[in-house]
Amino acid sequence: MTATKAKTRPTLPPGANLRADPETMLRLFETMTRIRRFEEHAIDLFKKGIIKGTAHSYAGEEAIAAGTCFHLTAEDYVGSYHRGHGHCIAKGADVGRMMAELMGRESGYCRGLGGSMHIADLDLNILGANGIVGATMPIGTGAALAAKLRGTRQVTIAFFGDGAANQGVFHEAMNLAAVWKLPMVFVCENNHYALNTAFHQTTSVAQIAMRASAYGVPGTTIDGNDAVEVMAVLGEAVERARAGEGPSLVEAMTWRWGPHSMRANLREPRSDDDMAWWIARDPLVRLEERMRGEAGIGQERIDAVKTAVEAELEEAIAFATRSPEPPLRILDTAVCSPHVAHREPGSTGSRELTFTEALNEALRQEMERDKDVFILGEDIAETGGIFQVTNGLVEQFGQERVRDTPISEAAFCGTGVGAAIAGLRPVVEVQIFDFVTQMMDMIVNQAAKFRFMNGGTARVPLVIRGPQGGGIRLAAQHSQSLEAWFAHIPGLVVIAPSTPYDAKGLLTAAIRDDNPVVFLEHKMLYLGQSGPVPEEPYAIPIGKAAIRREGRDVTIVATQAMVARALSAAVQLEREGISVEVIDPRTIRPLDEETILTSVRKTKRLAIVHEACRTGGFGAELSATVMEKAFDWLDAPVARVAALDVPMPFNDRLESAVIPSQERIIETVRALMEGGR
Ligand SMILES: Cc1ncc(C[n+]2csc(CCOP(=O)(O)OP(=O)(O)O)c2C)c(N)n1
Ligand SMILES: [Mg+2]
Repeated sequence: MTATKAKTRPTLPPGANLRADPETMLRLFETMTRIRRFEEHAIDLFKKGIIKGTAHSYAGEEAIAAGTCFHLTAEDYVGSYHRGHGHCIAKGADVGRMMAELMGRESGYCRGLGGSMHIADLDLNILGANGIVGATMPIGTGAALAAKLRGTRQVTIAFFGDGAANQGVFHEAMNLAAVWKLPMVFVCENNHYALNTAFHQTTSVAQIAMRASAYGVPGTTIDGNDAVEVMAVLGEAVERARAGEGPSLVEAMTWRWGPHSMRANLREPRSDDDMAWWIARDPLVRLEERMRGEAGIGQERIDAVKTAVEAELEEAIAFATRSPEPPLRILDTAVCSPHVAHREPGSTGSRELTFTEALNEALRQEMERDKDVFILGEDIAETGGIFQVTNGLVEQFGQERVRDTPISEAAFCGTGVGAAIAGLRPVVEVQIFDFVTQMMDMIVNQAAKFRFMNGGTARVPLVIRGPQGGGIRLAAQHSQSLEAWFAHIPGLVVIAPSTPYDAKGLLTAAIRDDNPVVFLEHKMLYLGQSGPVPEEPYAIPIGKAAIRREGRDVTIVATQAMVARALSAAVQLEREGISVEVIDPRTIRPLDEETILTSVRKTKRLAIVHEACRTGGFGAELSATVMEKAFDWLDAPVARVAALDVPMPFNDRLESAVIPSQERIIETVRALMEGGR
């Protein structure tokens, strides 16, 4: 069967016949020529095997980036996506460093760690191209919120494709930007295809701009191949954003000239007729004709632009070609920003707080100390969060810094990521940690990798905190312990405190840290006993375990609510003549391996106790580490005491049977003493 190629109805609006002065046209033309020639050279270098991996050519769509970025200052933010070269060039990025990045060289924008899909010039407030379709939108809302909170006049542009307009984050980010009146413009580059699937097959409306009315923002569809029209319409949208009147959606109709990506090598779904129709509407040719015609610009000036751009690109390629490859040691420092070396207070004092009060005090004191700290989440302001961790903060700091969000986890977490990249220190509350599934892209693909993808110098000072764990009969979707998911991801810090003292000191450290931190609070600890907490602000070093009880015969490593249970078990075992050392790692990643290994080398036996399910849990990782590094010292196999491998049941007897009990811990330790199991 021979495949017939899809006929795509050309959708270009009639054209507004707008005018621009000759100098403006020349500026637009220069930018567009730079983009076009950059892409043509890139394809050539790809074919020669000098550029590897993949890249997505922007050829054909140049007018949109040029006309939009025409209005931006270096301080304004631009969020981009996989087809991002044009956005970077139009924002003013250096084509030599861009080319070097495409070649994977050390002098590239991402020092060879990112490649085409992650190019960004952070000094120009380019928030990065992005390999995840749609992600630019919530990250953009974050940068826009940062500008609003700081009271600057910076505007954020989020560029995205027609395919991305069907992502949930498009809708969430549009709504969030509209309710918060963020200084932003959503620019949809509708090239009629998402990879190889036609726009009309996937999109419920005739034009994406129609969706703007659902969010109460202005939306308009324009001829994206007319640089002057793009420039004029975006001028109004950018002005509106700058004036504090909120976001707009502009849909620019266009066409990419090449296949989806340089390496794709897939069937071409677009017909030759359509291709010819669009190529006849080449944005560069159209602008050049107008420059010569209505603007009366002489051919020699136009040619001079072309010659200068060509020379610039040849120099860029030469620069990139002679740049060295990145050294292997770049991998050592690119993943995480260094942690600050904190000193714990000498004494805990005698004042007692609950776990919840301790967290609340950390937030309050950090917000007092640093105006860049703000918190966002569901029902955290007047309500104080469903577990009251943010109680009273809105009264002191106001609704700007204690922000109730829509139920849009991806968007408000992404807002946190964008605001952190823009230099603030957001604390995102996850109402119940199971809802983190809705945030996973923002945490795992964006926050965790941003520094690395951008060459290992960027900072993402973000805390994502909230309650996890069972014990209060909230059943399968409100009771999980998910630390292993995050501990698996390079670039994330994972903290899990077990006492009020640690809760305050570690949350303070998390807020002051320059990395994204997943901060896990066990629900049973909110309801647990008070403990001594110093009144002054203090931070506990990240990656330092606490020895909760010293012992000789067996080491128990326990986390969160299991620490108290392990300590009670240790008291009972002591009566039987078994001396147990209990270690609380406090930070799951980075893990204080040394403290644990030192203990195991002393006791020669290890039991790991956590509430998360056994299979693939943190205990498996720790067990493997101990086998690798202390095998010769072990007198028995490492034992794990974990939740049964079932979802959390509702019935309380069943729930108790799933979560490790004191009895199970005791039995495991006894078995270890008898020679292991
Ligand atoms: C979340 C996600 N899903 C799928 C992909 C694979 N993918 C990359 S680009 C693309 C098409 C995107 O289409 P569109 O948003 O219209 O942008 P265009 O490529 O047309 O410029 C797809 C499916 C991805 N990178 N991310
Ligand atoms: Mg598309």
